[in-house]
Order: sequence, then structure tokens, then C-alpha cells
Amino acid sequence: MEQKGDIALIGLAVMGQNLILNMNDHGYAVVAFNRTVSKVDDFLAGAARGRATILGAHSVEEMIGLLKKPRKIMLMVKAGKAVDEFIELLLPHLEQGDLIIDGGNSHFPDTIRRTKYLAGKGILYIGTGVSGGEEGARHGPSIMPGGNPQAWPLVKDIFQSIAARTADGDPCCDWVGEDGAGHYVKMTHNGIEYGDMQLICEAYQLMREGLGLSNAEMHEVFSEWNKGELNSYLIEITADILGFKYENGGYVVDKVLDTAGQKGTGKWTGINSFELGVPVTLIGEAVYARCLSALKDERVVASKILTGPATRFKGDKQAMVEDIRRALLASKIVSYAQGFMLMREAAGEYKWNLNYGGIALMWRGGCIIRSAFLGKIKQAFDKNPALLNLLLDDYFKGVMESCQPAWRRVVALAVELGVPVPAFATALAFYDGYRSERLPANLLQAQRDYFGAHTYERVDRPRGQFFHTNWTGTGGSVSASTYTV
Ligand code: NBP
Repeated sequence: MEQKGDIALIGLAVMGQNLILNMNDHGYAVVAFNRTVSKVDDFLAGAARGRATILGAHSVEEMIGLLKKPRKIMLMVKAGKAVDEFIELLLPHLEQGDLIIDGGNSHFPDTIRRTKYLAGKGILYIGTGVSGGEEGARHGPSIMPGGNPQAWPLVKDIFQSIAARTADGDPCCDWVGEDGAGHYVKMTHNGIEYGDMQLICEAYQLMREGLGLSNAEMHEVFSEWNKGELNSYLIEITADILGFKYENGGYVVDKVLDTAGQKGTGKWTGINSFELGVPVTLIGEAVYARCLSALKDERVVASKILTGPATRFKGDKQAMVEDIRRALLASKIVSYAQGFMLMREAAGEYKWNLNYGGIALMWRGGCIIRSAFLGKIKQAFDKNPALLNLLLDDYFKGVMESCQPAWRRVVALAVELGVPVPAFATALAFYDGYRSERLPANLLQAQRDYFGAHTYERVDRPRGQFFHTNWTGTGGSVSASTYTV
């Protein structure tokens, strides 16, 4: 009997090829297809050589014919137009109950739209985040699926068997929620990844330029940090990078141009946080820091014109390194607190029933932000699924208290030395703002009422009653209508 595939995968670049090999290692027969068909044969003769249950297809028709029903077809192609084009190519060949899965980094509104569009045609749809890069795809990614809930049982076993596992053996993959929820959670993951990377870079710059530590010394510092509360993939690779030399000597990191690229997911998180009105300030600063880094030519000009302080650090370097570790930890807690605030608001806005502990578990292994710390977040949400904010959990409140003096010293030092620490500083400003019963928005609202008759609520009256004052004596008593966008 002709061999049939359990699932087809379209898109034979780095992620697609490695996911196919991973699925095949777990006993699944996979049909491989790609827009540029020659890459199918290259794959079969290359990485998939000798694997009888990886089947090559040279057309959509052939791919469909090679699949068991209901058909499951996963796309691992460039996000955007390519996904829509493939959906249209597939549709004439599919039957009711077949499933299309998009595993690329699609923007969640596209996934919401596609889920609805395909549901109207009787086709199931999943949009799933896949994180962990090449290594993760090959040996165990974090997988965050959302879409049509009826589709989940069709791929649950495949996805959970190829996903990373936590130390306790739990798969880093579970159903996230309806339509765009999986891609939303992946987007937030990527935004948090931007924040984590920026925080590490600020610690590096402070140690390098503020304290004058060498790469070898910083390699030691990050290796040491990786043994404690900051244990994570990104700290681990930072230690590796700082110790990595060219064969003829010289550190690779010193030769890398200081301009950062970005592919959009951090920016999407920032834009969505504006739309939902959630102060996700740290990810915002991380995106802007990349934008500022990209202005290399302008910065070179400005560096010759604009001056900063001549202050030098004269204190105890070892003690300051420990302060920086604590500042990093406290800022990271703020960043995750903001990320979970965003997901909570999104769940309300888009009608998703998100399981926050489950999300922390999915990020616990396989993905770029995997860390010991996510285990603590999982515990916090297990203890109280309705937790208003991570900062209010006993464990995190305790860590913030123990880190706070060091965190303030670090931000103050950075300001004195003229070393930019936008993420450390915004995290601290958020912390101080969030814990403030009273903010200066009374003055702000008075200003709005003064120039635009935007009205205000009063501290001594019930919420929802609006007042207007004729501040100048020349304005009228007519106010603007009260609404918030
Ligand atoms: P790429 O993002 O480089 O995409 C390459 C694939 O997209 C190839 O199969 C290519 O076909 C296909 N493709 C392109 Br490009 N334009 C197309 C079009 N207009 N129509 C049809 N197919 C088209 O590959 P990747 O890095 O493996 O990533 C795949 C997806 O997974 C992306 O959405 C990416 O954002 C996401 N992702 C990547 C990573 C990572 O670490 N790389 C991690 C997590 C998620 P061709 O061979 O014919 O050009």
C-alpha cells in the first residue's frame, strides 16, 4: 500500500526542514512541499536522506494525494501574503474538516481573519507560534496554538510530542485559545524577548563603559548569573558570546556593528499596547533602543558634537556588579508583569479565555525566553489564577523589595555616568507609578479641562460624574463630550 503522510509541511527553509525532521523522529510520516519545488528534492537528498517516511511532493495536488484524511497541512513560510496565497492554492483541493496550520510569525489580526474566512468554508484553521529558532524546531520548540478549537484534537499529539519539555516532563505546548490567541501570545513572547535582550545589553554597557570590565570578566559575570535566579537561555548565550574569539584572537562581539535589526513582532506588541491602553513601557523602550541603534551615522556625528558628564565610577566594582544583577532581575519582573497585563487586556478585548499559568509553562522550555524565572510565574498564577498583577504576588513582591535599593543605585549611577539605560529606568518609573496611590494626572486633567473643556471627575464625588470649571472667566459652561479612546 502506498505510504501516506500524517501531516504535510509547506516551506522548506530552516524552520520547516527542522520541524519535519523533528516530527519524523517522533514517528510521524510527513509530506514535504515548497514553492520553489527544487528545494523538495534538495531536502530529500540532503537532511532527509534515508528517511522513508518523509515524502516529497512536487505539486499541491501530489501533496494532497499523499495525505491521510482529514488532511493536516502546516505552512512554515514567510508571514503575510505568502500565507494567503497558499491558502487560496490549497482551498480547491480540500474537503470539509481538513485543517490548515500556519506556524509562521503571522500578525494575530490576520489569523483572526483567516480563521473566520476558513470556518465559513468548513475548513479548520490553526495559527500557532513556534519559538526556539533552528535548534528548537529540530529538538523541541515551544508551540503556542490558537484558532478553531475543533482543530486542536487533530494535532495535539503531534505538537505535544515534538515540543520541548520542562524538567518535570510537561510539554511546552498547549491550546492557547480561539482564532488569533496563539499568534498573539507568540507576539507577546517576542516582545518580552526584545525586553530581556535590551536589559542584558544595558547591564553589559554599564559593566563595560561604567565599570570598565573586560569581555573575559563579563563572561565570568554572566556565567555566574546563569547559576542563580537569572538562569535563562539568553543569559547563557550572552556568556558564550562574551567569551567567543576569532581563531586568530580578538573577540567577535567587539567586531559586530552596533546596529540592531528587527522583523516586526516587538513593534506589533508596542502598537497593540497603545491600542489597548496598557503601559507596556519596557518593550516599547526596547523597540526604540533598536531604532536608536540603527541611526548609526547620525550617532557618530552627534558623538562629536554633544557632550556628557566626565564622571568616572570610583566605587566597589564587585558590589556594583551585584547591584546590576538585582536591577536586571527587578526590571525583568516589571517587563513580564507588563506583558501579562497586556495579555489580560487582550483576552477581554478579543474574547479569549487565556490561561496565564499555562502560557508561562509553554515559555518555560524550548523558546528564546526560557528561564527558571518562568517557573515562578507559573506558580504565581497556579496559586491565584485571577492574580491582578505579577508584582502583587508574594514571591515577586519580596524579590522587588530585596532588589529595590540596588536598582535605584544602578539607575542613578547610569544617569551620573551618562550611560543610557532606557529599559532599567522605565521599569523603575513604572514600578514607582504603579505603586502610587496618587499621580499628577489631577493637574493633567485640569489642563485638559482648561483648554478643551474636557471635564474632570472629583475626588469627593462618585466616579462617573463629570465636572467642568470656567477657568478663565471668559469660557462658557458648555463642556466637550467625555470619552476615552
Ligand atoms: P523564511 O521566513 O525565510 O521563509 C522562507 C519560506 O517562505 C520558503 O519556503 C519560501 O519559499 C517561502 N516563501 C517566501 Br520567502 N515568499 C513566499 C511566497 N510569496 N509564496 C510562497 N512561499 C513563499 O523561513 P524561516 O526562517 O524558516 O521561517 C518560516 C516562518 O517561521 C516565518 O514566518 C518566520 O517568521 C517564522 N519563524 C522563524 C524563526 C527563525 O528563527 N527563523 C523562528 C520562529 C518562527 P521559497 O523557497 O520558494 O523562496
